[in-house]
Amino acid sequence: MMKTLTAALLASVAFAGAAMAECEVTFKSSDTHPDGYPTVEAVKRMGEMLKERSGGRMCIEVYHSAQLGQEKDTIEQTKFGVIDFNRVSMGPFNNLIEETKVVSLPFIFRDVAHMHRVMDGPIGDEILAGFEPHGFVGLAYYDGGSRSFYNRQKPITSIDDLKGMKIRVMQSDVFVDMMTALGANATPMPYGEVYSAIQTGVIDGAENNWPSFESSGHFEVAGYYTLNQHLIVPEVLVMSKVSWDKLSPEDQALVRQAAKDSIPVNRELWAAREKVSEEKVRAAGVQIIDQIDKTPFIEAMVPVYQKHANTPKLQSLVERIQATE
Ligand code: GTR
Repeated sequence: MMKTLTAALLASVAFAGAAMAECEVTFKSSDTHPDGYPTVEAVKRMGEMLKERSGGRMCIEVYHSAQLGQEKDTIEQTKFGVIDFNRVSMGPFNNLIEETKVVSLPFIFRDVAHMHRVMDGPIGDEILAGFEPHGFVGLAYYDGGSRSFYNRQKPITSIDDLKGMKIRVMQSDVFVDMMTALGANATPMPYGEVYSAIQTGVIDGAENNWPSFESSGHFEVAGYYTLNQHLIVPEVLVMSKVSWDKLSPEDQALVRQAAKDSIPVNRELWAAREKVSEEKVRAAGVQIIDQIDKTPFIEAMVPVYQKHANTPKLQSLVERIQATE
């Protein structure tokens, strides 16, 4: 009796083990950043939670380092279900999904804590829902800190210094107009091309947060970083609607919950990485310009708001974000 029980138990353990090892479905997830970056690690963690909670049925493989392509192209592929999950900036969604423009407006958030309060609440949910009619299911926001200008030529201490400079921006009309309003020449291009474009002098500089400035190696070719913090653009994790529709409602709920549960993982890793990246960049001898009056930058953005928050719906979003304590 005892023997058969043990054998049965052993068999069931072996069976569970096999089930855990076998993924019925392995979703492809894209990220432009290298392995170890806070967004990459958060999606990996989400995959572990999903696997565990689905009894080993659903797994996620994260293709980091832009293995599946540059963000704009991966967004296309996600729409068609070739890629299941995609972790991208809101920026490259701007020309496709109008709600994303609002949170990409320069100085829309007072600071990162304000961004968290807005995106964690009903406004964040409303913007996530805006993805659905376009073929994506919005799942979670991750941290992307604040973005500032860097360049290879000189310290930028005021708007005047930016005049005529060629600065790379993400492929979004909001950012092109932002640079025009600052008197610079905007050069929209994929992230993966920026390093050599700065190195060869095709552009003078770009703009990004500490971890991206560091992990991309841009700090090796752009020796001046001005902490003017013009953008706080949340990162977003989306799923292809094509892949989503293949799931049962129960599995959809598991995906949604695992994505939500990966947010604190991302935030913790982000806070740590920001410090490490800053230290690395400073140690490399990059000149940091941190005494900068933001007011003229903020004032110059009036035409950008007028042009892009141009419907009652978008204006209302802007007002509600600004009114959020
Ligand atoms: C990073 C962001 C990426 C990408 C990149 C860029 O901060 O995490 O998703 O958008 O900026 O500038 O293209």
